[in-house]
Amino acid sequence: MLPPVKKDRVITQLPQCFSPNAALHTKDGFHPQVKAMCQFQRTATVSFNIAKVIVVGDVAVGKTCLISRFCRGAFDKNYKATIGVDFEMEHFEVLGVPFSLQLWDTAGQERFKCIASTYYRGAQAIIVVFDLSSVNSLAHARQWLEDAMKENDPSSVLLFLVGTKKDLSSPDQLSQIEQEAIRLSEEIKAEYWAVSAKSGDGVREFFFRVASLTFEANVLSELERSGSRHVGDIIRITDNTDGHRRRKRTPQCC
Ligand SMILES: Nc1nc2c(ncn2[C@@H]2O[C@H](COP(=O)(O)OP(=O)(O)OP(=O)(O)O)[C@@H](O)[C@H]2O)c(=O)[nH]1
Ligand SMILES: [Mg+2]
Repeated sequence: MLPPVKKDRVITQLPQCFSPNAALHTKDGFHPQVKAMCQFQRTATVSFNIAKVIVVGDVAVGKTCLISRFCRGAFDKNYKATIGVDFEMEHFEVLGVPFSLQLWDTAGQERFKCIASTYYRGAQAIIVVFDLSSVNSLAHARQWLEDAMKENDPSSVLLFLVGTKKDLSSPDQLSQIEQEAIRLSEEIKAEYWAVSAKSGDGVREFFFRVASLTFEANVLSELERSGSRHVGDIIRITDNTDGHRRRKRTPQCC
């Protein structure tokens, strides 16, 4: 039996993106076909009720703190390196349907990279984390993405580029690094977010967006797999008309 969903994990509307210049899509609501499917309650028993999410990035950029802030509402100012990989499960209800995110928190330390990379396979979303106060960590984001993408199908993975430790930067510093981050997000077709695990700023909104977009993508690909020609048409139309950022088979970075 599925665990009960906490009241504050119920999603009834598509949460907004952080920046329209670097969003996976900028529509106001869930895809009409997804809403219709959920209304008919045909979703409860099929495979899209869970999504694997891997979190990668340089050592000490704040991956573990980001996850802990969301899952436990806690922040630890002392650094404890992740050894290999950690795992958290978060349960949501999206449009009345139970949905879970499996969050794989990987180690940034070089010596654990080999172990951590064995968990990359089969991700529906990849979160590449960098530290907003470290230009180097942003420069390394592309390499993290390339490594994670080797184990996944680029056409079916949603990408998020997340700058952490927002609390440490002045507005000027922030806007400088954000320009770079938004440029990179556009290039790699990722959605950009800036957050602080210390203050909690943006963390809940970010994970709600991840849950909503992975849910939407899972439902659409399930519909496509199950042979709904109508949905296939809608997906192709939205590709061209409403700003959906669907990834091509060969991403520019990999
Ligand atoms: N000021 C501030 N410090 C943060 C924030 N997030 C993380 N930190 C600090 O940054 C350090 C590293 O955080 P972690 O979350 O352990 O980093 P990590 O990316 O998981 O590191 P690895 O597991 O080694 O890859 C810790 O001392 C945290 O307290 C934040 O939003 N603001
Ligand atoms: Mg960690």
